[in-house]
Amino acid sequence: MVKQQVTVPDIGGAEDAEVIELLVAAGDPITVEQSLIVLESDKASMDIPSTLAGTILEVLVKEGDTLAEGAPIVVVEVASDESTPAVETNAADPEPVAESPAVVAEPAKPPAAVAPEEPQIQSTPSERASAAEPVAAGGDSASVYAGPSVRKLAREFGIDLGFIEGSGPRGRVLKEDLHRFSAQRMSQTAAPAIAGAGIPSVPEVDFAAFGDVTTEPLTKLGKLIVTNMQRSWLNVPHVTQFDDADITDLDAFRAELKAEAEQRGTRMTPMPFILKACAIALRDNPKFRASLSGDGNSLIYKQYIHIGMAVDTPAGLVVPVVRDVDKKTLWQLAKEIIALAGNARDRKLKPQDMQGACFTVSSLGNIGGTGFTPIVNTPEVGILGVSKAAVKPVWDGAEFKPRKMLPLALSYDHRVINGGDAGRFMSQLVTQLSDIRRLIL
Ligand code: CAO
Repeated sequence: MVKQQVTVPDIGGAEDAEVIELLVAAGDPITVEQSLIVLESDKASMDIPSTLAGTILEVLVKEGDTLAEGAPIVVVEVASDESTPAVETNAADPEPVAESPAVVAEPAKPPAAVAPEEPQIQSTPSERASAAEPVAAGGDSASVYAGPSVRKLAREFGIDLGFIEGSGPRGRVLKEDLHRFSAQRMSQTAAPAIAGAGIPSVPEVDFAAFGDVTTEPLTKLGKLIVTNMQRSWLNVPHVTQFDDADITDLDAFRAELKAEAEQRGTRMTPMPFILKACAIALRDNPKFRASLSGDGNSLIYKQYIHIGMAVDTPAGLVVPVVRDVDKKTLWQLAKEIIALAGNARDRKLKPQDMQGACFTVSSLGNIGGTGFTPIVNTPEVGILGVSKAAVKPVWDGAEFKPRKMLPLALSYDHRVINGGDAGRFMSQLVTQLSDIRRLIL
């Protein structure tokens, strides 16, 4: 009998991905590629597949554990014809049956790490947030239970982790805790300075007083969406402008490509054309691929054209990134869109698949609606919302003609983009999509 471990593969550098679901138990037969656990990092949830076939002898992790690359997940009695060199083992442990899982969570630390004699430990987070000098008043960041990315963010925000009560497993401080703390601090310090600038909290309502209710806890992804949306909405002065692109010719061309698309095993939707048109507009309007520096004193121009694409999944909204859109053909883009959307829906995206975008496209074209105002995915400064195309009567100077019109909505960060910039960007997009010959210029 050969016992081997399956370990966590490269998960894009995430060091505290949480086990949110166990998909196997001791005694289960498994095959190569069968999912063992679901991990959720700050950016994504992903199924971790087995690299071995055989029978599970032991599951080394439990829900709530946090893992990094290389952590053992299960011990497998490998089917004899499967114990080949291709099997992934822990190189440091060739006869590997670990006593305990190499969980990355700092194991024995108490949840709240302020020394017991310090009075702060008795205070609630809101009491701490209202301390007059919260950053200087003596929290103990170093001994707080938090991962490296949270510590980095705390340093960027100038927040002492010692003041924050973590809501994660065993009191771990999560990014959400930092954002909540920061929002509380902002509302409490801003109120006296500018009358009415504090953000009033929404009163809690006892919904059960009006009828039956059910409560469903948010997933980590759901909570992340809450935080990100609120951060964008509160930080970014949004303006949205609208236009329609005449895609009658584009649609006719797509229809001509249908048979070839089938032969190639793909589909040519409007999305590759939209991405391509955005790439050209981003190339020619560099401010749209800029971000404000953290101190607000400079603009950082990205010299690459990576575009995020919002994908609607049962778990929530995720935004995988299509890289180097300007360098890819429409067929390449079509294939990549299908692959990324499929991976998003199957929860197979890695954190790095969702990083590095300079701009985002959110298409509700297949779902419906005549228009919506997308929220900028800050620190990006622009996002294009695409609604459902419809045939409309369009005046050509002599008569009304039936034309297929695609509604576009461009939201932008008005700190960086002014109306003229946005007008030029949108006009270029509309021109490209209305006359697709221009996509090759
Ligand atoms: N108008 C009319 N029809 C459209 C259209 C539009 N704007 N966009 C797509 N369609 C059509 C496609 O052409 C396709 O039909 P055919 O096969 O007959 O050509 C059909 O709708 C299905 O398209 P699709 O949705 O599968 O593919 P896509 O390339 O257009 O979009 C993706 C891919 C991943 C963007 C999309 O599936 C999706 O998830 N959209 C939701 C994004 C979202 O949730 N945004 C909101 C974020 S803010 O909360």
